[in-house]
Amino acid sequence: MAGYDIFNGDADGICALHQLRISKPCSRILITGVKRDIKLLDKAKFKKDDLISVFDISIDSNQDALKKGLEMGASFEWFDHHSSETVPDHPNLKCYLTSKAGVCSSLMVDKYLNGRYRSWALVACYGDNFSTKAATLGTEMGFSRQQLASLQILGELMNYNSYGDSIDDLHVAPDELYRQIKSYDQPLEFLASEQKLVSDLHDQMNDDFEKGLDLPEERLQNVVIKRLPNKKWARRISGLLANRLSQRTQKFAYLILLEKEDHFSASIRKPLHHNTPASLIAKQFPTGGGRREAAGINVLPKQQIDSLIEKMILCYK
Ligand SMILES: [Mn+2]
Repeated sequence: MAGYDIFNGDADGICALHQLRISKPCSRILITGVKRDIKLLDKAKFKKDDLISVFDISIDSNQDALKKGLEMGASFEWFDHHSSETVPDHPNLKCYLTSKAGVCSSLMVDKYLNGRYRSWALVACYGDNFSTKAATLGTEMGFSRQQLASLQILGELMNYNSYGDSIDDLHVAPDELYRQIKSYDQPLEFLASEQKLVSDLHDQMNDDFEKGLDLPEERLQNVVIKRLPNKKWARRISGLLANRLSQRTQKFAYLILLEKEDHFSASIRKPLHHNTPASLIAKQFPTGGGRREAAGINVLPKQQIDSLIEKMILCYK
């Protein structure tokens, strides 16, 4: 019998796991990866009586491995806010899922723990670009504006650290980052104690942002398009750059095209007050997925770029 904690390598995934483990400590095998590495269940072979907790990855993307694990006699608990249309009905699967806008996986864990480690859920909300939600909850909890600004920076840094094609692109591997925060009940304590790590991450993020913002953008009706080169810094910043741009001018949809070896990857953000989910557009492509507000396509062949842009223009006019 073995225990596994399987989590997305971004702020939400790490903070979701962290909240649960502060309240229920146990030593488990950690399985994670870069943010887009979401078929994480494939990385383990589950056996009878294994206990598996999963955070912030979609059931739909892992349905085969989950079914196999359940058949083997393993038990799962699953906290997530991505698409979950294929939830198996099984006594050994406990789900804490939502598709509500503005609710991240860490908030599902927060609900499960009756808000016990909510400050970490705030960090996750900031990381997942739910800053209004975080500010509302944080103000209720008595955090000052300055404290909230610090939590926001931490969320953005942890999220930023998860972007890349492989762990090699990242400043610190997500499981290592989790080990660093593990002993801190409060994110503000972590920030005060781990200044070197935080400031190094911050410098690298600002540097990557600057390079991205300096590149020209093109606007076609309500869709703003930016193209990034096949570089480490660009792979790290593409998603966060999309978030920052979409917050800057909320009436536009954004498309960030990141060049890869022989294709592109796409980050899609919808205009704030538009109803059509970004994921609905992404899912029209074989490797597309994501959430209502933020979606992406992992492998977009060059010749399909125009069709993606057309779909976005039509949808968000
Ligand atoms: Mn998330």
